[in-house]
Amino acid sequence: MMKTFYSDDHRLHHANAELNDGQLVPVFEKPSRADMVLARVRSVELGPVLPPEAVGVEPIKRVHSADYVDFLQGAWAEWSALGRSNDMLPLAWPPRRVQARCPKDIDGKLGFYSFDAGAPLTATSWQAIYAGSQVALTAQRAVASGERAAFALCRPPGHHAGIDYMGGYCYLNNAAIAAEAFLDGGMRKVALLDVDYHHGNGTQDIFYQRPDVLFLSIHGDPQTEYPCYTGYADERGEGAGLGYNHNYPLPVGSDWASWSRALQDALRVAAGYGAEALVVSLGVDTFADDPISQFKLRSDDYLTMGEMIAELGLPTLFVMEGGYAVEEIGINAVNVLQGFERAS
Ligand code: SP5
Ligand code: ZN
Repeated sequence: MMKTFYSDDHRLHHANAELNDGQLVPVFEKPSRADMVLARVRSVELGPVLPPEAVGVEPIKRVHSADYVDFLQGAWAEWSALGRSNDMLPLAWPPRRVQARCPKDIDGKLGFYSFDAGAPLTATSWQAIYAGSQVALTAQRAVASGERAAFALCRPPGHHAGIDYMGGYCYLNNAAIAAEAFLDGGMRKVALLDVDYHHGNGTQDIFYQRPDVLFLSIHGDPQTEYPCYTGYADERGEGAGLGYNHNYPLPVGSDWASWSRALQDALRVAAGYGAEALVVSLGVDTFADDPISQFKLRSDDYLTMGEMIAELGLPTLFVMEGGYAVEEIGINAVNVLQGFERAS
């Protein structure tokens, strides 16, 4: 039995549109994603579904800057005070060679605290974003208290959110917040494995200079895939963090044979690290039929993925990230958890 942590408040984040191929289209990151995963958790009887505890904002500020968290919380009030009612989207970003200062105006702030236009904010988004962080932190507590594993069914996702910026559907980095909470609870080392199709640039940003969180990410090659500018294999960490960041960029079209070789290597590195817990950024946009991604994993592959992860033998926290083939997202995500359980 694996506990799932979940809040209905995720529904409070439902933006209208995003840019895709030069067009504004309905968002891919929508409430039905979490609904489908929850329905699958229930139909296979994975285990109990539990609400988040009120853990609070302090653990969020251990990885995100206070000014960024305040911005997220207050952004809609500033926007609506100007008489605007559409979703908030950034308009301009500081270019290279500019020492960026955060302006007073909300349009300037939006660009200052984002790296793309892929993270719209609505009137009620903050409530959903905050609830997602509490889901992750409550699941983290369950694992810290002795559960072999737990599932944080977070929405919106988090792995593109950096120390002080949003982007790519992500606002608060739930997996990073949870990893930090393990350390603050007394662990010395945590491994964070990111299996989402897209590079976990935000997680990399947060831990890049630190040796106490080993970051491993398997993703589409940034030469052709979003987020476009990070995820290269030679990004290995900096200063005290050098050697604790491992990227596995794979070409478009990669299938389970090549993807699982990367996982095998990542697990080997994780096993040699001496972590006391594992956090998995669980995106299933590696699926062959994902509408915005280009790997070729099949539903059964996710069972094997879970089995392989279980073989590490670490207390494991799964945190939901991407996956946009809504019909199959539940099967694929829960297959990882069932594969894990089967091998545990
Ligand atoms: C959490 C997560 O999975 N975020 C993904 C954000 C992706 N945003 C950009 C999507 C662009 C899709 N365009 C597809 C063209 C492929 N070259
Ligand atoms: Zn993704």
